[in-house]
Amino acid sequence: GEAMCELPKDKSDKVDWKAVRADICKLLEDDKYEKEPPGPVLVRLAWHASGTYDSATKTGGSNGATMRFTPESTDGANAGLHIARNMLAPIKDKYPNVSLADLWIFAGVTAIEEMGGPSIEFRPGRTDAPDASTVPPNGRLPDADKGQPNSTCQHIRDIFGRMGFNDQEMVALSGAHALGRCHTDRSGYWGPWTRAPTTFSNEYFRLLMEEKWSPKKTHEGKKWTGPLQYEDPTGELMMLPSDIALIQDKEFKRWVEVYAKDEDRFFKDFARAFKKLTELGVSFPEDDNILVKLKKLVLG
Ligand code: CCH
Repeated sequence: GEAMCELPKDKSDKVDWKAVRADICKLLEDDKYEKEPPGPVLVRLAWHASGTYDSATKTGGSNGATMRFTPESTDGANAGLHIARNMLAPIKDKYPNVSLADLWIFAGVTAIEEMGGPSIEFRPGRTDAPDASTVPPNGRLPDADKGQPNSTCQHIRDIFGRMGFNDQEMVALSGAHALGRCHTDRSGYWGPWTRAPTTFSNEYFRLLMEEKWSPKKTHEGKKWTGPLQYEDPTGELMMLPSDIALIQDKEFKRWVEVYAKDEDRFFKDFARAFKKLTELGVSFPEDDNILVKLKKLVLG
């Protein structure tokens, strides 16, 4: 008979992805969001949907779109991401055959490309979990500060290592902080990393290497009472303790230097790492194809 807990069917082959993309592009350019364009928060949604993956137990990850459910929706790390999820809801309604799990990733990929980033191969096939039974526990996403530099570096390696990433991939992925900003009402931190927060570039790495970063003391003429963060001499740009950790650790810093000098290299490595991130825990039918397996084995 039928399995009791049969997974929802993947209907992504019935989707006009070009049309979906056009609607995401419309959202990215919507005047309604003139003050703060949606691109960066959509990238953060794709990352947080994926970054819960645990390679040891093969749980978490973007499959399932479990951030709709508690406790994941209430994880402090996900504060503000309901904004991104709500922006995409009308597109989900318009394309019922698109799973939310695919849409969240496709929106992030499209946003990166539209903001001038590398093209990233997108494969559909994620399905939406019908209930909260596969929701990962909270606390799997990185904290921006674990105290002294060594603890923060170790934390970054623990979290991204759990997903299966090496030092180089960790640094490449962090380059997404060229985009967007921190919001005091979401994370407690304030400000953008770069002066062009809707342009995907290697600017984050260049600024890490070239600016003088010191602990933020004041904000708009008053004492800064938020958590420890760093500012450039103008006070307009910021870095989190976890960003500064990348230049406090020799191995991490090596890659910061490479990407600060070589944007093409950064784009290439980022595109590969972001695809890997957003496919963690997802099984695609073509992965079971013997020829694909063989090609991977030979070409790596
Ligand atoms: Fe991040 N990120 N991130 N981040 N992030 C924040 C915002 C963005 C950490 C902490 C924060 C990645 C890695 C890390 C984006 C993409 C990526 C914020 C501010 C914090 C805090 C949230 C707010 O207040 O709105 C930490 C810690 C790590 C790793 O150790 C990775 C990896 C990616 C993507 C590949 C993007 C984009 C934003 C901007 C969001 C916005 O709304 O502008």
